[in-house]
Amino acid sequence: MAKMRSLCFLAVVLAGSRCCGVFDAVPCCSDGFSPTALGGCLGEEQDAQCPGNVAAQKRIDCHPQPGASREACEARGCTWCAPDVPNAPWCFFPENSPYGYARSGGPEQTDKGWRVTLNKRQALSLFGNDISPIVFEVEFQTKDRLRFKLYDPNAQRFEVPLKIDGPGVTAEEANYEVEFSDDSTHLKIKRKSTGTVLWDSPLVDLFFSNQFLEITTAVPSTSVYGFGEHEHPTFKHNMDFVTYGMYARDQAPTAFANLYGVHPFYMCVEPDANAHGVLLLNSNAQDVTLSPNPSLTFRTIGGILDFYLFMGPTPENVVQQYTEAIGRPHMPAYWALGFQLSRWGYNSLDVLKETVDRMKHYDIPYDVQHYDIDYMERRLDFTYDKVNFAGLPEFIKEMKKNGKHNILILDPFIAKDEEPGTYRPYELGQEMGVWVNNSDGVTPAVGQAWPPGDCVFPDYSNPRTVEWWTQLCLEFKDVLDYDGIWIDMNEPSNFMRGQIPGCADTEINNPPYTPSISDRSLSEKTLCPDSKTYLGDHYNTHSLFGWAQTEPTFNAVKQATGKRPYVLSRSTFVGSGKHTAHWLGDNFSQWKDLRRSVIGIMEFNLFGIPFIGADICGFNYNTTYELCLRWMQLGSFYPFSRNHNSEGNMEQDPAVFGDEFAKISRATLRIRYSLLPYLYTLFYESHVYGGTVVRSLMHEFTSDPETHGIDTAFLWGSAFMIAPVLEEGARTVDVYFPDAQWFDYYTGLKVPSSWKKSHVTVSAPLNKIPLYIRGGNILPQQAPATTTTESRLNPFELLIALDEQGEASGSLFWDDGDSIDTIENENYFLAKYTFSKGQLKTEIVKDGYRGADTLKYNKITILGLKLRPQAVSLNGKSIRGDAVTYEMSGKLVLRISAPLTKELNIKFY
Ligand code: MIG
Repeated sequence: MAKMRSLCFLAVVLAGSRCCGVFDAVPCCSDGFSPTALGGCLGEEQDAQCPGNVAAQKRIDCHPQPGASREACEARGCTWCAPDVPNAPWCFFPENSPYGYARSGGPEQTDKGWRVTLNKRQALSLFGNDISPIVFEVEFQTKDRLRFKLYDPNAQRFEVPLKIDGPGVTAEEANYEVEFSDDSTHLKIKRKSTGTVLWDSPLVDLFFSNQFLEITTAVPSTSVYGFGEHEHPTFKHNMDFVTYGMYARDQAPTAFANLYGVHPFYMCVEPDANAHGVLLLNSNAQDVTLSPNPSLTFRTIGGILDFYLFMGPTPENVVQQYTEAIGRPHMPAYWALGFQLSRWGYNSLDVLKETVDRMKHYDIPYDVQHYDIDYMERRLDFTYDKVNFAGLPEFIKEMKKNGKHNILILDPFIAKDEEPGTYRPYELGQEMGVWVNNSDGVTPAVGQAWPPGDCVFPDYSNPRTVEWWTQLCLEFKDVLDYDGIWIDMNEPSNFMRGQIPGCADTEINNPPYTPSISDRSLSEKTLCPDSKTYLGDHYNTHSLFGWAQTEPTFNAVKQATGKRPYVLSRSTFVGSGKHTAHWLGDNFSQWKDLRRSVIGIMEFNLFGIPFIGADICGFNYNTTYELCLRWMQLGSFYPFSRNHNSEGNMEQDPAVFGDEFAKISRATLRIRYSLLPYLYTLFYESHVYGGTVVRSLMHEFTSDPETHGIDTAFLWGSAFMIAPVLEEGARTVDVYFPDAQWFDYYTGLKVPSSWKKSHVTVSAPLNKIPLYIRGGNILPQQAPATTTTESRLNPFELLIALDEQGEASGSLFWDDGDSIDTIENENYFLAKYTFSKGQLKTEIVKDGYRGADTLKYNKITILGLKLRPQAVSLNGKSIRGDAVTYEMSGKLVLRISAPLTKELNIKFY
């Protein structure tokens, strides 16, 4: 077996892949596990001598770092025993574990709750430097939000500078109940209304040392979602001892790898379909193991254990409560919801112009053009290539005249070796002292990245850096008239292991436990943990780098453009949605990546970053005609819809594959554009009430367990289902229709009632992505155009899809699309629509945007009418017969001309 383990170790070293869960290419072989010839992960025969054995599915790994052996395991007082369950640890805490804490004394009242002191039980230590006593404290922040934290009462440890507070409620008012078990050995949190135990932590499994904090909790079901950023193989997690590391990293999506951002947040659906969410507000390198018990084990190597529980009870409530705490998603500009085109490696303005021309030739809807690092002179921030991109300033102005918007990339590394007097960004920053420093706190950390020579890293957590960055962004606006900024590489990425000359071998750089992250290294592809930032050691703040850069960039863009800011950030953390959009990073032009992007966009909606998408057609590798076509179809329904490509790959814009491809892409994007008023309204609701834009079927049909594992289809809001083709060669899709009245988007036909609550194979020829509308909804639409600048002037339509009771409702949010704070300033229009008893009514909730006065409705479509109406009237006047078309399917189309800002009252007799 030792040999097998070292094989696994070799695979790690050679392929850089990790040895773990069942989805890896390399056979899994988590500690103590051996890969079999069949590629499986079975253990050896049960060891008869298993003193203190614990049922395999309940085991908690006592040797989470690599290199477990019977000797090492027993030396730490744990049990070594082959498991009979896949992936279970061989080394685990025995029933009578010598670790953990015990409660000492009764609770002490505090402002918003109470606290108790916990003492370490025995002298044994897993990783040294244990802290005792520690305090367990609860804060009843709101009736649906509980904060519970474990901290050192005698020393201030690092805490994420995101203040989450609440007015405080009494224990009686709260929807949760916190208590210790009768014997004081477990900490439990219950949902009062049902008694369901949401959290159950044995104190004996609690660790709180300087560089190793661990807590385990049982969860009430295996319907667990979230944790990021990763490429998860499924939306609903596999809980067979799967471990996910979290530590921001420049890492192309690979299953189980820690990617660009950190989101220690999960949602769990309880057996009776209530949902709750939990955030661990901690920015240190960490991992979480999902075990079949079912339970979760959190391990982090710094800070404190700072948890927030959100009571739901619906999944949408959970996300609303989560963003109430961490910050609501920002309101994107209307144009930002248009189609976006990008690539790394146009390499010249001529090639870019050819691309733009062919997009125009096929009249493919397209609002936004991105400029990747090849627009820069030698990849230097705040410059542009005056040879290959000569005329770029004029080109951008021209694009703007054509109603398009322009996004520039900026990297967070600044070249330090340019000729003195030639590169102001460095010289000004140097003068102002804005860089991340070495461990001495004085000399700047020097690494290597895209610019020539060596570079330094702005410390965005420092107010001086914010000043410097803002000034440069403002000045650059006069050079290139951008509409938004794309901030890349902000994990931060560095093309070395630590800065020059490498990281000292200290406990902070090489902690006793390194979480389950790629390379098991905190400094690989980034800076040394002992680097100094304004907020503290890079060890604590690493995963906050992109987060810290985002708000200042948002404010700089706002100031520079005087418009609603657009920021696209690669690295994100808890609360980033307040200021940025996100894309899923450097995916591959592979079918697997197409498929998994659906999971990614649903997850980021749970994380409060609804403005999310993946690189359409794939970033790395050459795409293929069919993959790219299917991706254009799916990507037309990403909230953030951008086709982006890596350097050196074949071109993959939707106009490059010829007539048929262009025609299909155009048609699909025109569906997106016609539904943008609905999408924009969803973003408005997300911004104001904090919920999601894209939802899983589970999110809307939580009480139907069949939906819990579905991650091949998704919804826009509650009303619109997208069921993309995700497999090569497929001309059908298996669609699950939850219990509702569904309509085929293309025909307006009712989905047969026999399809309800079943999986149905629907046809999806190459030119079609299956789309369905859920009865009960009214969707505002607008005739599409090549850009939103034009489509925003077109007439509106209402698409009314009736439910079984013949009712429907919906709303429309409208404003000028790009001014700052239109909601706060009440410069918007908001209408609510209801259809009931054969009558459509509009209620104008807000009429604060005069630009809406010239807009009109010209079409009302109703789906699901049971009888043909004899007559129709609009605001009391009967409508001429030739303006009404009725189809046998129960679809009725009404041609009208009515002002948007006047109430509509349409009656069907
Ligand atoms: O090292 O700017 O994820 O979208 O095209 C690669 C070049 C740097 C990574 C981004 C990708 C972008 C690329 N960047």
